[in-house]
Amino acid sequence: MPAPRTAPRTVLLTGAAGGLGTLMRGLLPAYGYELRLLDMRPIEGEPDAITADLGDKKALREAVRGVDAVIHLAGISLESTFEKILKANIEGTYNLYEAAREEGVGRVVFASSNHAVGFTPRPEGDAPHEPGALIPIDTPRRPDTFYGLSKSFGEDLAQFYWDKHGLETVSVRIGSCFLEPTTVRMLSVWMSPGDGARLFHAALTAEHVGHSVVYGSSANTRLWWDLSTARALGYEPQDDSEQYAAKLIAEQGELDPENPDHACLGGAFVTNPPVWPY
Ligand code: NAI
Ligand code: 15L
Repeated sequence: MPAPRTAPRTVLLTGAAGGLGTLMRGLLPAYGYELRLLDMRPIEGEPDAITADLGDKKALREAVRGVDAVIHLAGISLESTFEKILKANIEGTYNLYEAAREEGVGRVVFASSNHAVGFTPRPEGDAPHEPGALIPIDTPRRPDTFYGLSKSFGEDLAQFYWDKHGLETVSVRIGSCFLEPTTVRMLSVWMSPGDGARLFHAALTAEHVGHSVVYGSSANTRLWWDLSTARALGYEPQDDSEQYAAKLIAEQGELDPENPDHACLGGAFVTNPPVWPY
């Protein structure tokens, strides 16, 4: 395991008004971080939060000035038109990296997604899967949506900024980070909020990450992918979705290998993705 790095103290959290941003605003201060918040939407009860769009390069440059690291969550988090994804997720993430480079920020934690590899068939057979059956982190990218394609771009952008400019990134291919799993698929890909904070903290503090790509989930009994690159950062997940399994399976049934919505890592994103409402 890498030696712990001095924890960055001031961290810019983009997408701070969103679901994951709200969870992390609650959890990360306990690790000693001072969070600077940014979102295009105002955040109730946070008068100091920066209200800015990822298209506003000047605002981004000011937002990253003086921070030790960035957790980049902002963007369209579901499927949308290519034009909207291009602006928010592709150009927006580029703008954020340029601002970070210009201001000398050393590290970004990038919220990638399982949908960058969403068309990958899930492991066959019954869980728990043998380690050799888990999807490795270097599985070829198979985006399931324009959204997943933008996350694939974000991972390449992160690699480029490391190779070209020495700006480090941990790209976290998050499964489903919500308070509880709500589908049978999520039993395999769920990341509890507590484990999310543990993983972000590991990504912020691990020594010499270069550009590391990791899956983001809890230590689920029904896990589909290999957490070893996340563990190599010092991440030790504490939670397992199994406590929710009996109830969810009673309500929804087991996953059906003949159902295309159940066949791939990306679940229903491969057939009928949920659409960003704005
Ligand atoms: P969310 O949709 O609740 O939050 C995204 C936030 O980004 C929103 O508050 C929105 O106002 C902000 N935003 C969108 N476009 C913006 C722009 N152009 N400029 C500034 N702010 C903008 O999504 P959630 O669930 O909180 O996800 C956060 C990040 O993590 C997203 O990048 C998402 O793709 C990624 N992710 C989340 C997963 C999850 O399970 N929650 C799973 C995989 C990835
Ligand atoms: C994602 O990438 C989405 O942002 C999130 O809302 C969930 O749908 C998650 O993936 C998932 O795969 O469950």
